[in-house]
Amino acid sequence: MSAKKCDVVIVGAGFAGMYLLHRMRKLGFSTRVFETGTDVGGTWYWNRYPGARCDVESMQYSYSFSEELQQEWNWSEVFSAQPEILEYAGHVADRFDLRRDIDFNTTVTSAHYDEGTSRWDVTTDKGESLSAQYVVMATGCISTAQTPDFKGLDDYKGAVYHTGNWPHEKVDFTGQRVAVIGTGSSGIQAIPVIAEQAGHVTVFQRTPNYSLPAQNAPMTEDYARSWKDEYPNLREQMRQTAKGALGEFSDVMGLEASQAERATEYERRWALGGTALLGSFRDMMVNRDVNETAAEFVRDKIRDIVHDPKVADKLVAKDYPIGTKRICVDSGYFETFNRNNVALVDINETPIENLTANGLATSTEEFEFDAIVFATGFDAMTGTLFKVDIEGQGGARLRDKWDAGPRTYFGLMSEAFPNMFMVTGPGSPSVLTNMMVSIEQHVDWITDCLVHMRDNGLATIAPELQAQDDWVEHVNEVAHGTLFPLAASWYMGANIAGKPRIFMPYIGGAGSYREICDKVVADGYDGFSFEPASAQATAAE
Ligand code: N01
Repeated sequence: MSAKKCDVVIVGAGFAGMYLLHRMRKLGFSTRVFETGTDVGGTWYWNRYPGARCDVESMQYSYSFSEELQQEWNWSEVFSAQPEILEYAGHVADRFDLRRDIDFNTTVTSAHYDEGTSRWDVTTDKGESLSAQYVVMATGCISTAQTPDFKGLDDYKGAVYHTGNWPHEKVDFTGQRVAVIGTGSSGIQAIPVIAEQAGHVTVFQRTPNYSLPAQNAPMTEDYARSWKDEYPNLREQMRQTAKGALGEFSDVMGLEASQAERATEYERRWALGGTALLGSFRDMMVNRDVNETAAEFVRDKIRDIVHDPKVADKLVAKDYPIGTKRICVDSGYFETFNRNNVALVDINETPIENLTANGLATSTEEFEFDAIVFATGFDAMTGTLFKVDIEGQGGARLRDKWDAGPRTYFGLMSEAFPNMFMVTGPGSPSVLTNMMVSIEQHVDWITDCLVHMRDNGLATIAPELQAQDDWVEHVNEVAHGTLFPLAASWYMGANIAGKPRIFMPYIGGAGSYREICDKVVADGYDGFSFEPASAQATAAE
């Protein structure tokens, strides 16, 4: 029996997959979406840990493709919490009747390119096989949670959680002794909330993080109105910015301001909340001296907030520039260490040696816990793509091709994998921007490309090797002109043992990246090669 056919298979029903489905359907492409989860929402479906919240303002972290949608939806807070964002995803799915084309609870296990038919053979864990002209990996950048391979992991008998794969039923920590391992964005958001409920929380920190207060507030009608009245214009402005978001980004160079001026500016932006502080000076992420002034400001804030100077000193990041590991945004994180039911363990001083039946042991102490929360991050940007057995031309495996780090043309496609697209793949601005803006841009680019191919009788598209090599070189060059590579971050693959250390996202900014992508199209898809449908049909005969 021959496999079922469709035009497009989309892997993932997060914000990227949902918008893709909506557009593909409107353009008349037959489309199937496969999603491991039981509902839409992607990252907001999985990351339902206590305190999970977006650090891009909700008026900006939302779809712009439908004026009706953006007018009708009301956010209750300036920075929305995970349940509300998930509710929004559900609303979008209902409104555009998306679920009928999504197979939930279904994981795509392999995608093999058939050079005879120039189509992809896709299989799922439900045993289904499907032949598709195009495959779009809308699998998210931070979607493969990683639990470190601690010795004795299986010996531990208590409850185990991972922030990136949180249970759907309510978790009650009341009265419990809880360990949280990891102090990235997830840990920093979860710890204050868990500490309010638990009997005692022990935080295991490997690297101290810079974190800025969200200064979150209820949404006011006036503020929402100021966006809704101007949405088309404001969304257009957002698309042109480096971050894909409107905010205060100064053009002043940091050392042109006096010390007093810098202090005033940092104070003002600290009070403004969110990531505003990083926009204080234009050269914040390229000039180490300027960066150090902001880093020291934040260190002083931490020392002011945390009562015990020894604890404060442990919480202060000293070894890398601020912003080079993804900046965290918190609600009461440092204040939490003033509670008498919270303790901090610096595992650089006293490493975790192993888990035990009742807890864990560091080099100096044994701890007992009712629950251990891993807030230990993700195999970012490539981990989820590698979970699918992807084979392109000549049986080339994506995993092998990217052995020394991801190689893409614009983070959209990779040479030897014709007709396979990625949404916000490595080599695109993705995680350095407001994801909604980057997702919409990629979805629009991909769908426009498919229409171009249909209109022109083209069967396949793939990047040329030289064009891809040039792009990869450019991505690296731009990254190495900044301070970012100075930190052992997940942007660099540094959190996963054995992962190549390559700065994966494109740091050139969402606005200029969009211009580059548009120009490539205007220049006849420069750097891509197409095969006409007729040539492909002849080859298959
Ligand atoms: O993961 P992380 P995350 N032993 O990788 C530690 C987005 N996000 O889930 O720094 C001990 O940042 C690790 O230590 P170190 C956002 O883009 C956004 O928190 O590697 N510790 C680190 O402290 C974010 O950046 C939002 O030394 C170990 C922590 O675990 C991304 O998701 C909210 C360890 C992992 O931090 C990931 O954030 C949440 C080990 N073996 C997430 N391995 C918002 O929008 C790792 N660690 C606000």
